Amino acid sequence: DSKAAIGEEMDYTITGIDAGAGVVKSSEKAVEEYGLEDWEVQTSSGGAMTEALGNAIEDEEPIIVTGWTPHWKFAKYDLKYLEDPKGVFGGEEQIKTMVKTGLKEEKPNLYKILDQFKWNAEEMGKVMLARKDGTPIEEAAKNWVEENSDKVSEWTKGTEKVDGTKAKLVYVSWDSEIASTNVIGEVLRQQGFEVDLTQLQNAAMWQAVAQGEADGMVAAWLPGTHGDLYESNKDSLEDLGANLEGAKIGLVVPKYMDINSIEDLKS
Ligand code: PBE
Repeated sequence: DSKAAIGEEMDYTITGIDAGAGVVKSSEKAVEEYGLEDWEVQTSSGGAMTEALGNAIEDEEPIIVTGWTPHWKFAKYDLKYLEDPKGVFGGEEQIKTMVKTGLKEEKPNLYKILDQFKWNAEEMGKVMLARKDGTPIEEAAKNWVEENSDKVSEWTKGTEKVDGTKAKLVYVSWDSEIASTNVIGEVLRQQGFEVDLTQLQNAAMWQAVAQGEADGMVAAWLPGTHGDLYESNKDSLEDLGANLEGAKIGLVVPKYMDINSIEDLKS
Protein backbone atom coordinates (compact mmCIF):
# COMPACT_ATOMS: atom_id res chain seq x y z
CA ASP A 1 0.00 0.00 0.00
CA SER A 2 1.00 3.64 -0.19
CA LYS A 3 2.23 3.74 3.41
CA ALA A 4 4.71 0.97 2.74
CA ALA A 5 5.74 2.89 -0.37
CA ILE A 6 6.46 6.00 1.69
CA GLY A 7 8.56 3.95 4.11
CA GLU A 8 10.51 2.40 1.29
CA GLU A 9 11.10 5.75 -0.37
CA MET A 10 12.68 6.96 2.88
CA ASP A 11 14.54 3.71 3.50
CA TYR A 12 12.52 3.50 6.73
CA THR A 13 14.77 6.23 8.10
CA ILE A 14 13.86 9.06 10.44
CA THR A 15 16.43 11.81 9.98
CA GLY A 16 17.70 12.57 13.47
CA ILE A 17 20.26 14.94 14.98
CA ASP A 18 22.99 14.30 17.59
CA ALA A 19 22.55 11.10 19.61
CA GLY A 20 22.51 13.00 22.93
CA ALA A 21 19.45 15.08 22.04
CA GLY A 22 16.27 14.38 23.95
CA VAL A 23 14.24 14.47 20.74
CA VAL A 24 16.35 11.60 19.35
CA LYS A 25 15.80 9.52 22.50
CA SER A 26 12.06 10.21 22.31
CA SER A 27 12.04 9.24 18.63
CA GLU A 28 13.69 5.92 19.45
CA LYS A 29 11.05 5.41 22.12
CA ALA A 30 8.33 6.23 19.60
CA VAL A 31 9.69 3.63 17.17
CA GLU A 32 9.31 1.08 19.96
CA GLU A 33 5.95 2.19 21.34
CA TYR A 34 4.26 2.50 17.96
CA GLY A 35 5.71 -0.82 16.83
CA LEU A 36 7.68 0.62 13.90
CA GLU A 37 10.10 -2.31 13.79
CA ASP A 38 11.22 -1.52 10.23
CA TRP A 39 12.16 2.07 11.09
CA GLU A 40 15.44 3.50 12.31
CA VAL A 41 16.39 6.87 13.74
CA GLN A 42 19.55 7.98 12.00
CA THR A 43 21.75 10.24 14.13
CA SER A 44 23.93 13.03 12.72
CA SER A 45 23.76 16.69 13.68
CA GLY A 46 21.32 19.57 13.67
CA GLY A 47 23.05 21.01 10.61
CA ALA A 48 22.92 17.73 8.68
CA MET A 49 19.22 17.36 9.52
CA THR A 50 18.27 20.79 8.19
CA GLU A 51 20.36 20.21 5.08
CA ALA A 52 18.60 16.89 4.40
CA LEU A 53 15.25 18.59 5.02
CA GLY A 54 16.03 21.40 2.58
CA ASN A 55 17.19 18.97 -0.10
CA ALA A 56 14.11 16.76 0.26
CA ILE A 57 11.79 19.76 0.02
CA GLU A 58 13.55 21.04 -3.07
CA ASP A 59 12.78 17.73 -4.79
CA GLU A 60 9.39 17.28 -3.09
CA GLU A 61 10.53 13.99 -1.69
CA PRO A 62 9.27 12.45 1.56
CA ILE A 63 11.31 13.00 4.71
CA ILE A 64 10.68 12.69 8.45
CA VAL A 65 12.91 14.66 10.82
CA THR A 66 13.27 14.94 14.58
CA GLY A 67 11.91 18.46 14.96
CA TRP A 68 11.37 21.16 17.54
CA THR A 69 9.88 24.58 18.12
CA PRO A 70 11.23 27.27 18.23
CA HIS A 71 13.12 26.62 15.02
CA TRP A 72 13.56 28.64 11.82
CA LYS A 73 12.50 25.65 9.66
CA PHE A 74 8.83 26.49 10.30
CA ALA A 75 9.35 29.99 8.91
CA LYS A 76 11.18 28.72 5.81
CA TYR A 77 9.12 25.64 4.89
CA ASP A 78 5.51 24.37 5.12
CA LEU A 79 5.84 21.71 7.78
CA LYS A 80 3.62 19.81 10.19
CA TYR A 81 4.13 17.79 13.33
CA LEU A 82 2.94 14.19 13.08
CA GLU A 83 0.24 13.55 15.68
CA ASP A 84 1.47 11.58 18.66
CA PRO A 85 -1.64 9.92 20.17
CA LYS A 86 0.47 7.96 22.66
CA GLY A 87 2.10 11.16 23.94
CA VAL A 88 5.65 9.84 23.61
CA PHE A 89 7.00 13.34 22.89
CA GLY A 90 5.17 14.93 25.82
CA GLY A 91 3.31 18.22 25.74
CA GLU A 92 4.39 21.82 25.99
CA GLU A 93 7.95 22.31 27.13
CA GLN A 94 9.80 25.18 28.77
CA ILE A 95 13.39 26.14 28.08
CA LYS A 96 14.96 26.78 31.46
CA THR A 97 18.10 28.34 32.86
CA MET A 98 20.32 26.28 35.18
CA VAL A 99 23.31 27.61 37.15
CA LYS A 100 25.92 26.06 39.36
CA THR A 101 25.34 25.94 43.09
CA GLY A 102 26.71 28.99 44.87
CA LEU A 103 26.71 31.29 41.82
CA LYS A 104 24.50 33.81 43.61
CA GLU A 105 27.19 34.46 46.23
CA GLU A 106 30.14 34.04 43.89
CA LYS A 107 28.98 36.25 40.97
CA PRO A 108 25.78 38.06 42.02
CA ASN A 109 25.55 40.19 38.88
CA LEU A 110 25.89 37.21 36.56
CA TYR A 111 23.35 35.29 38.63
CA LYS A 112 20.84 38.13 38.45
CA ILE A 113 21.15 38.63 34.69
CA LEU A 114 20.73 34.90 34.05
CA ASP A 115 17.77 34.87 36.42
CA GLN A 116 16.11 37.78 34.59
CA PHE A 117 16.74 36.43 31.07
CA LYS A 118 13.36 35.71 29.48
CA TRP A 119 12.15 36.03 25.91
CA ASN A 120 9.74 34.39 23.50
CA ALA A 121 9.75 32.20 20.43
CA GLU A 122 9.29 35.12 18.06
CA GLU A 123 12.29 36.96 19.48
CA MET A 124 14.47 33.88 19.36
CA GLY A 125 13.20 33.22 15.83
CA LYS A 126 14.60 36.50 14.55
CA VAL A 127 18.11 35.59 15.65
CA MET A 128 17.83 32.06 14.24
CA LEU A 129 16.57 33.32 10.88
CA ALA A 130 19.30 35.94 10.60
CA ARG A 131 21.90 33.22 11.12
CA LYS A 132 20.18 30.86 8.70
CA ASP A 133 20.24 33.67 6.12
CA GLY A 134 23.99 34.01 6.47
CA THR A 135 24.70 36.55 9.21
CA PRO A 136 27.45 35.25 11.53
CA ILE A 137 25.88 34.45 14.89
CA GLU A 138 27.98 36.98 16.87
CA GLU A 139 26.76 39.71 14.55
CA ALA A 140 23.14 38.48 14.61
CA ALA A 141 23.25 38.47 18.42
CA LYS A 142 24.76 41.97 18.51
CA ASN A 143 22.11 43.30 16.14
CA TRP A 144 19.31 41.76 18.17
CA VAL A 145 20.67 43.21 21.41
CA GLU A 146 20.96 46.64 19.78
CA GLU A 147 17.42 46.52 18.37
CA ASN A 148 15.87 45.26 21.63
CA SER A 149 17.42 47.50 24.24
CA ASP A 150 14.16 47.68 26.25
CA LYS A 151 14.08 43.94 26.65
CA VAL A 152 17.79 43.77 27.42
CA SER A 153 17.47 46.41 30.12
CA GLU A 154 14.87 44.20 31.83
CA TRP A 155 17.51 41.47 31.98
CA THR A 156 20.22 43.73 33.39
CA LYS A 157 17.89 45.67 35.73
CA GLY A 158 19.30 46.06 39.24
CA THR A 159 22.78 44.84 38.29
CA GLU A 160 26.10 46.64 38.09
CA LYS A 161 28.67 46.47 35.34
CA VAL A 162 31.71 44.35 36.13
CA ASP A 163 35.34 44.51 35.06
CA GLY A 164 36.34 41.27 33.41
CA THR A 165 34.57 38.80 35.70
CA LYS A 166 34.57 35.44 33.94
CA ALA A 167 31.23 34.09 32.72
CA LYS A 168 31.28 30.59 31.30
CA LEU A 169 28.15 29.30 29.63
CA VAL A 170 27.80 25.87 28.07
CA TYR A 171 25.42 24.87 25.28
CA VAL A 172 24.82 22.30 22.56
CA SER A 173 25.03 23.05 18.87
CA TRP A 174 21.27 23.21 18.25
CA ASP A 175 19.97 26.20 16.26
CA SER A 176 17.75 27.39 19.11
CA GLU A 177 20.52 27.17 21.71
CA ILE A 178 23.14 28.73 19.43
CA ALA A 179 20.78 31.72 19.22
CA SER A 180 19.91 32.04 22.92
CA THR A 181 23.42 31.44 24.22
CA ASN A 182 24.97 33.98 21.87
CA VAL A 183 22.38 36.63 22.72
CA ILE A 184 22.83 36.30 26.48
CA GLY A 185 26.60 36.06 25.88
CA GLU A 186 26.55 39.38 24.03
CA VAL A 187 24.53 40.99 26.84
CA LEU A 188 27.07 39.76 29.40
CA ARG A 189 29.97 41.04 27.29
CA GLN A 190 28.37 44.48 27.17
CA GLN A 191 28.06 44.35 30.97
CA GLY A 192 31.82 43.86 31.27
CA PHE A 193 32.09 40.10 31.65
CA GLU A 194 34.82 38.06 30.00
CA VAL A 195 32.52 35.60 28.26
CA ASP A 196 33.33 32.00 27.37
CA LEU A 197 30.69 30.10 25.39
CA THR A 198 31.62 26.43 25.21
CA GLN A 199 29.89 23.90 23.00
CA LEU A 200 29.39 20.39 24.41
CA GLN A 201 27.24 17.30 23.99
CA ASN A 202 23.97 17.35 25.91
CA ALA A 203 24.90 15.17 28.92
CA ALA A 204 28.28 16.92 29.22
CA MET A 205 26.54 20.31 29.23
CA TRP A 206 24.40 19.30 32.21
CA GLN A 207 27.39 17.80 34.03
CA ALA A 208 29.55 20.89 33.47
CA VAL A 209 27.00 23.02 35.34
CA ALA A 210 26.34 20.41 38.04
CA GLN A 211 30.07 19.99 38.68
CA GLY A 212 30.64 23.74 38.73
CA GLU A 213 32.95 23.76 35.70
CA ALA A 214 30.57 26.18 34.01
CA ASP A 215 28.53 29.00 35.54
CA GLY A 216 25.35 28.06 33.79
CA MET A 217 23.33 27.28 30.69
CA VAL A 218 20.10 28.50 29.11
CA ALA A 219 19.39 25.25 27.24
CA ALA A 220 17.46 22.98 29.64
CA TRP A 221 14.34 21.61 27.93
CA LEU A 222 11.82 20.44 30.53
CA PRO A 223 9.84 18.65 31.82
CA GLY A 224 10.19 16.01 29.10
CA THR A 225 13.08 16.46 26.68
CA HIS A 226 15.88 16.59 29.27
CA GLY A 227 13.89 15.06 32.14
CA ASP A 228 16.41 12.24 32.67
CA LEU A 229 19.37 14.63 32.75
CA TYR A 230 17.56 16.95 35.14
CA GLU A 231 16.82 14.06 37.50
CA SER A 232 20.43 12.92 37.65
CA ASN A 233 21.89 16.44 38.09
CA LYS A 234 19.23 18.42 39.95
CA ASP A 235 20.77 18.07 43.41
CA SER A 236 23.93 19.85 42.35
CA LEU A 237 22.57 22.78 40.36
CA GLU A 238 20.10 25.63 40.75
CA ASP A 239 17.02 25.93 38.54
CA LEU A 240 16.36 29.61 37.66
CA GLY A 241 13.10 28.88 35.87
CA ALA A 242 11.89 29.32 32.31
CA ASN A 243 13.61 31.64 29.84
CA LEU A 244 11.15 30.68 27.09
CA GLU A 245 7.64 29.17 27.19
CA GLY A 246 5.77 27.13 24.62
CA ALA A 247 8.54 24.93 23.24
CA LYS A 248 7.78 21.57 21.65
CA ILE A 249 9.45 18.50 20.17
CA GLY A 250 8.16 15.81 17.78
CA LEU A 251 8.42 14.19 14.39
CA VAL A 252 8.09 16.75 11.62
CA VAL A 253 7.31 16.30 7.92
CA PRO A 254 6.64 18.57 4.93
CA LYS A 255 2.93 19.38 4.54
CA TYR A 256 2.85 17.79 1.09
CA MET A 257 3.26 14.39 2.71
CA ASP A 258 0.15 12.32 2.87
CA ILE A 259 0.48 11.19 6.50
CA ASN A 260 -0.71 12.91 9.66
CA SER A 261 0.10 10.66 12.57
CA ILE A 262 3.02 8.57 13.78
CA GLU A 263 0.58 5.67 13.58
CA ASP A 264 0.48 6.12 9.80
CA LEU A 265 4.08 4.87 9.63
CA LYS A 266 3.04 1.39 10.64
CA SER A 267 2.86 -0.81 7.57
N1 PBE B 1 16.42 20.02 20.78
C1 PBE B 1 16.67 21.45 20.80
C2 PBE B 1 17.10 19.56 22.01
C3 PBE B 1 16.75 20.57 23.01
C4 PBE B 1 16.83 21.82 22.23
C5 PBE B 1 14.97 19.83 20.84
C6 PBE B 1 17.00 19.47 19.60
C7 PBE B 1 16.93 18.11 22.43
O1 PBE B 1 16.21 17.38 21.76
O2 PBE B 1 17.54 17.69 23.40
